[in-house]
Amino acid sequence: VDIQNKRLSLIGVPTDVGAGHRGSSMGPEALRVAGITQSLEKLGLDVRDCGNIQGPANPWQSPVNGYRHLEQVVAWNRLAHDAIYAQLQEGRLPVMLGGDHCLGVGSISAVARYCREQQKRLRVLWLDAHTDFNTAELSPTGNIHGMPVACLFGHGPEALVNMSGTSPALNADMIRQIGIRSVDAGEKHFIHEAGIEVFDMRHIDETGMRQTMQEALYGLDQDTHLHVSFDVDFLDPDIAPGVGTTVRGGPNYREAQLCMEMIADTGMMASLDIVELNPALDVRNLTAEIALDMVESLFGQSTLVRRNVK
Ligand code: Z70
Ligand code: MN
Ligand code: MN
Ligand code: MN
Repeated sequence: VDIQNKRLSLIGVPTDVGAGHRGSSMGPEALRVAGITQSLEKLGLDVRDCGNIQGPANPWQSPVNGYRHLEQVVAWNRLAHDAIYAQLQEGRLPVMLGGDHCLGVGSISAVARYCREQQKRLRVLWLDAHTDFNTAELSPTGNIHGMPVACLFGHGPEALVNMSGTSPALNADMIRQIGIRSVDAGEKHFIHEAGIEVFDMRHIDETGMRQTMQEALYGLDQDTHLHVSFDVDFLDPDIAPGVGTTVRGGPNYREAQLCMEMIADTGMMASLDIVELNPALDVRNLTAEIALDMVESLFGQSTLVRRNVK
């Protein structure tokens, strides 16, 4: 795949309705201020900034029946789904600028719908400190950003579970989770039951990022659509403090960069989410800048001098 010919569409989805902290709704603008358009253009990519989607305000209420802001989460995800699906249909590579990770439902539902129609295989790489596999019953918080993967697997409220047109949108063959280091007790049992392959921090520590990514990327072929869902809390908080839920012991700058470079080397990434960046908790937009460094690596920016090394 020739990255130079890739046409990107940035889609801002300014939400914090799924999160336990306010502020990730400022994520899209922080990425623009850090220079995401210019950085990607410098890599030779054609970039269209579609601007921000407009959706309901955050009413900042307590959970009802185990869900906080379910109505608003559904509304935002429908809008995100439609916007992302439209860009895919135009043959463009959607880059969703979140927003909290509840948006993974709308984004990946659109990608799953598109793959079904195009008869493409789907591989999702879920880069996150968290598995986001809670349900209303299991969740300790009711925050829906802790539930998108469960929804995509058919566990959750009807409106979220059916967003792709079929349920479940995903099965265990289609997803790999990387960087995991915070899983709630009930969630741990449930994710094991679902059979999802989780490359947690213990796995990365023991085998290294290179081996981990070789395993996570194993089995891709020319018919695979590769989707990356990048929760910025994947990164160690030493380098990325501007997220709602920091968890120590994440990938450092070099490990994360290698992860992104190995994804870029496949040449197969066809859609991307950048979520959970929270400028209200950041320091001088540092986390946006680090996240952008990672996105540059994802799109093939390389410092390689020894080009024969792979
Ligand atoms: C916890 C919950 C979560 C992101 C926090 C945390 C979930 N497991 N996800 N930050 N991105 O509330 O369900
Ligand atoms: Mn997440
Ligand atoms: Mn997370
Ligand atoms: Mn840079």
